[in-house]
Amino acid sequence: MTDVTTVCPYCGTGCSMRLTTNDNQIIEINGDPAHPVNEGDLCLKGLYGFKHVASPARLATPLLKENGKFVSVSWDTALDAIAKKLGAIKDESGPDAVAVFASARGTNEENYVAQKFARAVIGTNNVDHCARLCHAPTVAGLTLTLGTGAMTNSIPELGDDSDLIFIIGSNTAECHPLIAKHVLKAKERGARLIVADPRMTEMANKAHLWLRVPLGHDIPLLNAMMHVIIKENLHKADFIRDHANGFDDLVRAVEDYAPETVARMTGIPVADIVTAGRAYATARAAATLYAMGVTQFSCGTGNVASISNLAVITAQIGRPGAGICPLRGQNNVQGAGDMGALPNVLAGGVPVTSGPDRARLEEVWKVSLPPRIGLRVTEIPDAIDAGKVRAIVIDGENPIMSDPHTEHFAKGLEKLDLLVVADLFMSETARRADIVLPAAGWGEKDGTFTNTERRVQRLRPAVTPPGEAKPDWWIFDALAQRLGYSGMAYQGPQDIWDEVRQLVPATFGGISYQRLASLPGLCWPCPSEDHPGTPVLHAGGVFRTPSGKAELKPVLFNPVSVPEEQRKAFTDPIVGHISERPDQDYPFMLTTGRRVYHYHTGTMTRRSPLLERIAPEELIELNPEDAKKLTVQDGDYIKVSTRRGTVVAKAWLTERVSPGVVFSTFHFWEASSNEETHSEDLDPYSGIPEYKISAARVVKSSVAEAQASVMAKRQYYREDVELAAIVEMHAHQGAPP
Ligand SMILES: Nc1nc2c(c(=O)[nH]1)N[C@H]1C(S)=C(S)[C@@H](COP(=O)(O)OP(=O)(O)OC[C@H]3O[C@@H](n4cnc5c(=O)[nH]c(N)nc54)[C@H](O)[C@@H]3O)O[C@H]1N2
Ligand SMILES: Nc1nc2c(c(=O)[nH]1)N[C@H]1C(S)=C(S)[C@@H](COP(=O)(O)OP(=O)(O)OC[C@H]3O[C@@H](n4cnc5c(=O)[nH]c(N)nc54)[C@H](O)[C@@H]3O)O[C@H]1N2
Ligand code: SF4
Ligand SMILES: [Mo]
Repeated sequence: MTDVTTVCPYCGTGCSMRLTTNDNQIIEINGDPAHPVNEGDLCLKGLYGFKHVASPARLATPLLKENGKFVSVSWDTALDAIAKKLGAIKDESGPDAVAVFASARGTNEENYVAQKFARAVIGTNNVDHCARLCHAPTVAGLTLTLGTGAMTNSIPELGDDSDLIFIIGSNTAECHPLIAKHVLKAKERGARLIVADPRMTEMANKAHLWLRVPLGHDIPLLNAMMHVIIKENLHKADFIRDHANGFDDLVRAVEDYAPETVARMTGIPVADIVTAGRAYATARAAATLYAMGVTQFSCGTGNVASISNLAVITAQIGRPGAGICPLRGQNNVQGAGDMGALPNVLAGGVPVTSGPDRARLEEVWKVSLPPRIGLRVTEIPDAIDAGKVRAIVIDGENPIMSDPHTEHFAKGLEKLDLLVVADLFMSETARRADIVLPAAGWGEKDGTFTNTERRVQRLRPAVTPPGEAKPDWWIFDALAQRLGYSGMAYQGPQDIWDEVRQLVPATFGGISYQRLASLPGLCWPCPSEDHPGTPVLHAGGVFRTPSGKAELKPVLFNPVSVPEEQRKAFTDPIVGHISERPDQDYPFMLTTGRRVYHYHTGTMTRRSPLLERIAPEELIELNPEDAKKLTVQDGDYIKVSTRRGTVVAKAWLTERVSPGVVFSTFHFWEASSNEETHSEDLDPYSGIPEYKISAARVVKSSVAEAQASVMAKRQYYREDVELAAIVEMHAHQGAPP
């Protein structure tokens, strides 16, 4: 038996773990006690979510679709076919007819190579990844206000240094369990915990103060807290004078959001708003933690800017335990963005449009780079429809289940001339591809991941990949060579990483594989080999904006629309509203998110028997008051419909949701909430969809209807034997499939 130390493949907490292997199989996982973030612990997914690695359903050879059926082919055949088709499409329609979806599940090295492939080999900036659906408003918002779109502090500081933690729109206990542990450590130490969430999450339950903000109403809440702080003179005037621009406009903007006004709008008691504002401003070190309950709105960037405003006017930034902590979602979503897997920036945040850093990259890559900003993931379906995009290479994403409004996305894919998907499994998206490539995954490959606190850590192989599966970087390399580009013949991940270090020395220069061999990672920026890394950003009130100061932005909100006179009172305000409000036909609000047991579209966690046994099916949260009116009992089937689609699943009667709200996940293909979400009215700054609110209708359903729904979805999503087996298993457990 051998032990290998590596990083968890799931959330952005980046826990370090030891894999015990025997006979080329992972047999057990334990937390790494020497790691400052998880200190030996792991959550359920980290401990038990590894069985997918050895699943018999793993893709083991390239597959080519012929007459609607996949046939197994050699790598040469598959790669030649892809290169030929991509080359032809590029010649006929130009490089922007091709798009690449990179992967926050992949390593830094793979993301760097993916975006280099799009830019240097194809010649397009059409490269993006799931950050678009996740923290794109953080990147847009914090870059605008602070100059750096990343978490400002490290995770251990929460437990050690913060004396107030404000969680807004993050289900920390279920989605970042080992960060929640640091929050609870702080609470035991005497720190105050304030939670703003429409749902009664575990952290809301444990908080000193829970603000039950109605869906989408964070801007008025934050503005009201600032209103109190300014009226009571609790803001830090010296800090603002020396380190911020735009205070006068901000004062005028929050003037209209008196606690009494906002209490009427939101139902949050005046006293609670006042208490929250005072406590935050007067804390010695306050940290704000936020996630998708803030970002996944048509005003996601406005929400983020409000959080930044609050931290800056109270000088709760740039010190240990004081700062803004966007909890990044995927294991390597921070890294994918850092590597330039985005349509507007190159590695290190260099704009694609111009500048000396871009010129340097052209020199190293020996190409002239496209200067046009590329398409975002959420713009792709319409671009396909308009005939602008003809081919997509998807590397480690499952957009059929994760992008909004499934039917709209699926219709787009049908029109493509070429869809290539590299994955571990025959995912719902892979099924629709022309060519599927078997990827080597976590546990099988080498490289680095960057967690939410900017900690770059080494990932290590423990077992060999199945059959002919290859790491993603190898796939892009092999394609580049076939397309006649010689600047990508890498020896391996270290070779790629050294190129990144050379190109972005101020951020990554000091992070070598050698150092990472013995350290629990290094937080960027880390410019030289003797630099210890940077856990706290903006120390001393230094910001990376063009002015060197933090930019305060007026952020206005009205659920319907902010009136023109109000907007006109400010130069360049950010305005927010709710895209789809309940009405007579669709009187409920459906909101979507996650549960602790499963991860996203379930390709990995649903193949780990323990997790699948604990959480085998979707449970839609429904308030008991609503249930009574609908004559629904706990465990009865309900049908939730929106203007786009319908899901039938069991109801979980719980006060976690308010009356009028239902909550469901996107973990289960049998009941995938993205059939119901909408892809319109994207946040103008970041392009994120409003996953968190759709107007919905809820009615009582039946076992027969649930069965019919699953059978219909089986046709729609998956038809293979393996999934038939899951359906059987459910039937066996007494539940309809
Ligand atoms: N178990 C598990 N963990 C995961 C993942 C997973 O799939 N499963 N995915 C990872 C990824 S990629 C991400 S991005 C993160 C996401 O982590 P989270 O953002 O914590 O996860 P969500 O379930 O989307 O929940 C967001 C929270 O926001 C609340 N919320 C909804 N609307 C509003 C609102 O209007 N205002 C406020 N203040 N709150 C609101 C919800 O009630 C919920 O508690 O999780 C990561 N970790
Ligand atoms: N309704 C609703 N929808 C949402 C959200 C929500 O809150 N509500 N949240 C959004 C958010 S925050 C996110 S981050 C997205 C996530 O959306 P996705 O990234 O599309 O979801 P995953 O299920 O993580 O898909 C990753 C795919 O990569 C494969 N994979 C894993 N490792 C590797 C590898 O090493 N190589 C390759 N080639 N493939 C690999 C997996 O098998 C899986 O098919 O979903 C978004 N969708
Ligand atoms: S908290 Fe996140 S990184 Fe840590 S074990 Fe759980 S899923 Fe993995
Ligand atoms: Mo995410």
